[in-house]
Amino acid sequence: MIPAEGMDEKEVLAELEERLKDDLSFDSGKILGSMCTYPHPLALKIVMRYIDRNLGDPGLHAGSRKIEEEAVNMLANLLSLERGYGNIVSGGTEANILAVRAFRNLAGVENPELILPESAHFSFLKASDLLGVKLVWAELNDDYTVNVRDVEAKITDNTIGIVGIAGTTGLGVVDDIPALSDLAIDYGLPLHVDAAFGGFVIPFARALGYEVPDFDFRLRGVKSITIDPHKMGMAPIPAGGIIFREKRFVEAINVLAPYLAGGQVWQATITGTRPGANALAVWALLKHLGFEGYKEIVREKMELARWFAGELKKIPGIYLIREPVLNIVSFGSEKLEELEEALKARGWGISAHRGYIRIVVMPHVKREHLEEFLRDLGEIAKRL
Ligand code: 0PR
Repeated sequence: MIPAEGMDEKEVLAELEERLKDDLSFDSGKILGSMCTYPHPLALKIVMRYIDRNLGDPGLHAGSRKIEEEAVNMLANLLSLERGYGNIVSGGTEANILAVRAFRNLAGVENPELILPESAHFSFLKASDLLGVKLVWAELNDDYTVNVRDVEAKITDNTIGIVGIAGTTGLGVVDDIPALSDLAIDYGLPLHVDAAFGGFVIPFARALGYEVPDFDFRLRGVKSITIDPHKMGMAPIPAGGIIFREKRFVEAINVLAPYLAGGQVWQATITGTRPGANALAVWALLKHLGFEGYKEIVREKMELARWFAGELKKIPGIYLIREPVLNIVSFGSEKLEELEEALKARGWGISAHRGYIRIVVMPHVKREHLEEFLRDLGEIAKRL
């Protein structure tokens, strides 16, 4: 209930502090299953300073709009495209919805269908429901990448596009995007790559010598990519990214807002009023960290993930689902439910809803946290 008389600011803050005691914090090192992290300190400064900027009315904040455009283009460059089109959006969900929406609008078929891997994120279920696009699921191979032959077998006259994943939600697996791209070209279909997680990992991992297949605009069949700065990009929530190869995809989803300060303004996002500060933070982090800065973060987390996978294998009763591709390590056990409960009881922020426990080695996850986790896991596994 809203109090009739306002409370003192100190009292409100104290109450919040008390009420939020149940939240886990990233710096506690207990959050091991999240794709988010504590934002970079520079991002905090930017959010404090420019919290009022609204990209929904770019006529008022013309400078912010230009910076968003530059941020989009820097992301496009990171994904091997000289000039890209798109927006900094609210996250991977909105980015995926926008890609499906563009594909659907351009295809113009009566009963649109989208072919996607069984490993795809649940955001596509929302896209399907909102857009009236039927999802056609393609099987996975033994290594959890999508079966490209099954994708091909499922193409029909109603297919509006294909989805490949570069860094799956559960296992961090990268699909055979080159093969999907060839397929897309052969059938004249657009390919969307969901690199919500992998977009800020794979370019750097490849530069470090890790063998990860091509996944970006270098491949001609790839028409759009989701890449989320609020995951491994260390930007504050919300900051997702949708990048299109060509302007026509944006034009296919543009809506006219005729009365705003900028005159006739086109909006291709789902949200109207939207945070400029987050887009500015994306721009600033790309400038400040640069390719080398992100590469160092990825180097550390890729190495830590491999060390962690090796240690997990030493624990009796625990098995890896597969060798890590990126900085995600997932493991199983015969007694998964009991294991999950016992780990949660010790304060670990993990979940086992997919039939395994997923550890995401994010920037806030340090070796000492994983050592403590392994000690707990070893003790619990022994008793089960
Ligand atoms: N695509 C992929 C491949 C994803 O993994 C995710 C989110 C999305 C799209 C959707 O992104 P948004 O959540 O930004 O809309 N993957 C994480 C997951 O489902 C999201 C997440 C993040 C979950 C932090 C928990 C958490 O603590 O695991």
